[in-house]
Formats: sequence, structure tokens, C-alpha cells
Amino acid sequence: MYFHKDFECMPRADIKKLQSEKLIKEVKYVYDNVECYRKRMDEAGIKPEDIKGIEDLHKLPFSYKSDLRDYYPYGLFARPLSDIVEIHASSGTTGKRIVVGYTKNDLDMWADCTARMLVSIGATKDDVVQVAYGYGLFTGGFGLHYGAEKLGLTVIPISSGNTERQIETMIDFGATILACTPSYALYLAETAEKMGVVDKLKLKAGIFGAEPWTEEMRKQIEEKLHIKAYDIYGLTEIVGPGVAFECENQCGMHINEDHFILEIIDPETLEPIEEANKVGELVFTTIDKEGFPILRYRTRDLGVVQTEKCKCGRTFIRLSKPKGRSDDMLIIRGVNVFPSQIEEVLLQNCSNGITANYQIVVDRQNNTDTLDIFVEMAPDLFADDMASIEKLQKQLVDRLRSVLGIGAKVTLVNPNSIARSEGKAKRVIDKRKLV
Ligand code: DLL
Repeated sequence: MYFHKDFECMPRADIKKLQSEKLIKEVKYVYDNVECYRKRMDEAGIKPEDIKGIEDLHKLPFSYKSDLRDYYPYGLFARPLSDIVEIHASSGTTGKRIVVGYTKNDLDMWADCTARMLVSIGATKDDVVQVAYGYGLFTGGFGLHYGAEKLGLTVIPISSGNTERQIETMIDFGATILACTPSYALYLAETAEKMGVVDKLKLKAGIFGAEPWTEEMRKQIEEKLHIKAYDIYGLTEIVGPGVAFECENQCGMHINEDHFILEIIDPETLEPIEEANKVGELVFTTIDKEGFPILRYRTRDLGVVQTEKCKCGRTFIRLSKPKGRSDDMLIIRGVNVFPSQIEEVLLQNCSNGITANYQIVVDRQNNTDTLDIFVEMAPDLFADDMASIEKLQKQLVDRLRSVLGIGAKVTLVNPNSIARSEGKAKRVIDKRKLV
């Protein structure tokens, strides 16, 4: 089943032609409307007229997450706020969030993209989808919602959290499709098992993404919930969910190539990777966005592309499960966290009695990510009473929650108790082995 058969099954040559036509327009539009791109293209000696098709894409300068910080909040928008109807945001490399905006047409295109994902897993008007991705500035909840609404599915916009209630709702409201992060799906499955109600669920499929997960994890979710579990990929900077989606064959995620162009580059040399099955960094260009267009965006996600034809009939190339990142971003409970954000909070508190020696430990317990931060106290604080230490600990927890958007456990430890390194300090220990 397709949502837009004409596009999803377009001959490759036509896709390339369409991408070229749209790219030429988008580059001119961006050059005329966004100062950052105009400056960068001028510096590189590139004019919009030099881009005559996708074969010229490599001539354009890259863009980076730091651009979104430098032009915070609206500096990369190509339209005035009066044309922007919705804002979304996610964590940036420092305390500042990255902010994107959608026009009415962008929302319509976004809904098309997420509707395609739902149709590709067999959803129809008779389905009831429980959207347990977070609603709000995160793109997951609204992204899925708009696509489901466009298809006429019945949407339960429950957002994430409140796990037992989620399960009661799934049962009482007859949810047939679950949309959430894969780790939350496993947690829901285990909770349903504990409650002894798995048999009462009517779920047939789940649409999971926003964080890395493995085939083994897919198997567990499928077995525990008696569903088919599909992977979806996306990022705030491009459109949120809807960039790429699995079809019924579960063999890689089709990229919505009529809206986004993917390049794979070597993150060291920045040269394009042409060989099949070679891992590289994903670089995306949007070719018909109005509010927040983006050219050659270095996602830092590492992945592999498959170009063989898929049995489903779609001609869009497929992305294998992303294989990690080329920067240090962590995804904890679906939220993007940069160690630099944590460091900044800690350094701001050095005058309160802590030192700059710290360690971040990420783990997964009961299928939920945990974040522990160990910080050495300065001798003065160490000699202080327990109440002062606890007060500072609480202060740090509160500050971290407001900066990161998730809870962290902070433990103030004795002076000199964190192992010193002879080379680069190992600040982050990620113990999560994705089951
Ligand atoms: O996570 C958008 C999204 C929402 C995708 C719901 C799918 C479902 P951000 O918060 O900006 O946006 O995080 C984007 O998450 O660069 C990847 O590193 C990671 N990511 C997203 N989907 C997958 C996936 C949303 N299926 C960052 N597998 C991306 C692995 C994923 N990593």
C-alpha cells in the first residue's frame, strides 16, 4: 500500500530529475532569503546559477548544528514569523536549543511524509494509533499526529509517560498501532506483562524511532507485544519523523527522496562515499521546505545506504539502521544530550564547592536509560555538613533538569576519587549494550 504511489514508485531517473528541479529552486530561494547561506556561498564563490542539478550539490557549503545555535532562534528562517505557524526545538551542543519553524505548506508536506510511513506499515482509517511520543517542542508527537490525522486514523494523543495508564488506555480505547521510542515500547511491553494484560491488547504494529535500536530489540518488542515493529528515522533539523521509514519488508528505511536529498560522506575527508555498504556520515538537503530550509546538513549520524530495488515496489533508496554518530551526542530516553551541556552546568557551580572532575555514566535498567553524574567535591565542601552537600546535589539536579529536559542522578563524591586519565579524560561511560 502506498500513500503517494506516483512519487514513492517513481522511476529512478525521474526522481533524479525531480530532485534537480527542486534543488535549483531551493538554492535560489535560500540564497535570496537566508543571510547565513548567502554569506557562505559568496565566500565559497558559488552563485545559485552554478547549481544546475543534483550533480552540482557537492559545490555547496555544508551546514552544521552550530549554525542553528549561532543564528538562534530565528536567524535561519527563510520566511518572516508571520508565515511561520509552528515552532519545534531540540537540544543543541550548549544550553541553547536548536529551533526550527514550519509554514502551513511545510506542515502539509510533513504530514504527507508521516502519512506515508503509516500507510507503508498497513495503517488504514480503521486503525487507532496511540501516539506515545512526546508532544510539545519535540517533533515526535505532533509529527506522527499530523500524518495519522491526514489519513483519517483515530488518534490517541496521549504523549509519553504514565506507563500503567498508557496500557489501560491502549486496552480501553482499542489501540491497534503504537508510536513511541523503541526503549519505551519495551518498557510498556514489560509493564503489560507484569500487569498480566498482554492478551487484552489489540495492537498489531508499532512505529518506533528517535533513538538507536537493534534487530534483537525489535525481536523482543515483537515477541512481547505480538506486533510487527517498524523503524523510522528523522531529525528536528530536517522535518522530525518522516525523513525515512520502513515498509512491510523491514529491510531498511526508505528516504522520502522527493523532499530530501541524502549524501553519504567520509566525515574525515568530507569526500562523497560512492561504494555500497560503506559507512559514512548522512548529509541531508531539503528541497521544498519554506520556513526552515537547510542545505547539506551534516547530521553526524553514521549510516549505510542500500540501492537495490525493494520488494515493496518503492524506488526510494533505503537507509540501514544508523550506526552511531561521529560526534559525542548521547540519546537518553529519546532526548538528545551533549556532554558539554552537563559540563557547563557543573563548571557554573565550581564556586559552590565542586571541582571540574566529573564522570557521566549512562546505563539502561529495565529498558529505561539512566543518567548518573559523579562530581568530585572540593575539600572545603567535603568537610562541610551533610545538609549542605545534599542541598548542592539537589540544586545541580534541578539545574540539569532544566537544561537537559530530563532527570539525572547527581552524586557528589570524595576529593580525588575519580580516576585521572593520562591521556584524554574519559568523561562519558556509556554502558548501554542495546540488547
Ligand atoms: O528524534 C525525530 C524523530 C521523532 C524520529 C520520532 C523518529 C521518531 P531529534 O530529537 O532531533 O529528532 O533527534 C534526531 O535521533 O540525528 C539520530 O541520531 C537519532 N535517531 C532518530 N531516529 C533514529 C532511528 C527525532 N530510527 C537524532 N535510529 C538523529 C537511530 C535515530 N537513531
